[in-house]
Amino acid sequence: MRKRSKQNLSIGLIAVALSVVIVVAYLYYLEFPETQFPGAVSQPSDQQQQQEEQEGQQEEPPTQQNLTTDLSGVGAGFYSQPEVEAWLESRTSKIAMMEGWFMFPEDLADDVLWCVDVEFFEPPIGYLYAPSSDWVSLVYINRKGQVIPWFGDPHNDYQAPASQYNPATVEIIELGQGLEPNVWHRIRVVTDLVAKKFVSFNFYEPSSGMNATLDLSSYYLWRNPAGSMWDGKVLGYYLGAFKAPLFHPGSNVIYADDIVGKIYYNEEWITVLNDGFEAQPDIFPLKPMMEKDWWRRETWEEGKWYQERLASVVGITSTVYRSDGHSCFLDASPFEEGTR
Ligand SMILES: [Ca+2]
Repeated sequence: MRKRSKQNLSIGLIAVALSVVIVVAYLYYLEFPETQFPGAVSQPSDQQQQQEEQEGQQEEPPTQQNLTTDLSGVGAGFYSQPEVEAWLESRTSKIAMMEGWFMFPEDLADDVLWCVDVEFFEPPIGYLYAPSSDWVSLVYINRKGQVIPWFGDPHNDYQAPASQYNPATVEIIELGQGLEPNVWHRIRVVTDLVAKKFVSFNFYEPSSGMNATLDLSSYYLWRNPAGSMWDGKVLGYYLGAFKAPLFHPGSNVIYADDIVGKIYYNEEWITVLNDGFEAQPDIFPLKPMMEKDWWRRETWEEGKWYQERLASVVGITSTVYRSDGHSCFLDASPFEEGTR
C-alpha cells in the first residue's frame, strides 16, 4: 500500500510518468531480446538447493528480481514571462527547443538512457487542446549512439479517457557511431506544439566532430495519460536518466550541465532557460501532493529545478562540471522495489 501511495504522488506530477518509463523499458527490452537479463544470478540447482537447505542456508541470494529501475529526472516550469505567456496562449506559434550538455564515465552501462524533454501543460479550464493535458516532446539517447524518440498516435481522440489512448511508441534511430566517454556532448530537441509533432533532434560532440541532425517531423507528440495537475498553462523543461531493466553491468550515473530552453515567438528565438546549475544550492525535492495548493503554479518556484518524481536520485555536484563549478548528476541505478 505504501508503494502505491508513493506512486500516486509522483504520477500526479509533471513530465514523463511512470507508465512512460514502464512502456519504454518494455519496448527497449523487446528491441534487445538477446540481452535478456544478462548476468542474472542464476537460480541454484536442485542439488545446490538441497545442499544449502541441509546447511541451513535458507535465505535466497539477492537477485535482480528484487530490483527495479525508474527515471531520475529534474524539471523546471515557466509561465509568467510576457513572451512565455503569449507563447502559451498562442494557437499559431508554439515551437520550442531544449538543449543540454551531458557526460558519462568510461564504465557507464550501455542500457542507461538520458533525455531532454519539452512539455506543454494545459489546465482543466481554459485549455487550448484538451483539458488537463500534458504534451510531451521526449527523446532519449544512449552511449551506443541510438536516438530514441518517444512518440504518440495521431489517431488518438484526446477528449477520450486516457485509458482509451493507444500507448506511446519508440523507435531506435542509429547515429552510426558510439558516443565518447568523459567528454561533453550536446543533445537538442525542437518541437512544434501546434502541429503536435517533433521538428528535429541534434547531437553534437565536439571531441569527435560528430554533428548529426535528425528530421523527426513525421513523429507525433505523445500526450501523457497522467495529465497535468497545474491550474494554468506551463512550459516545462526536463532532463533525466533511466536504466532499462536489462541490468547491464557498469555504472549508472550521468552528468548534465548548461541547459538552454527557448521558444520561437514573433519570428525570433527567445531564451527562457539558461542554467548551469549554479543558481540554486541543490535540486529541490518534489513537493508532497498533500501540500496546500499543490496544484497551483505559484506553489512551485518558477524556473527552479525540482526532482521529477520521488524515485529520482538527482542533485547538484561539483565533482564534474562543464561550466562554473557545478553540474547536475542523474543516478539511474537500480533499486529494491518499494524502497523509494
Ligand atoms: Ca555548470
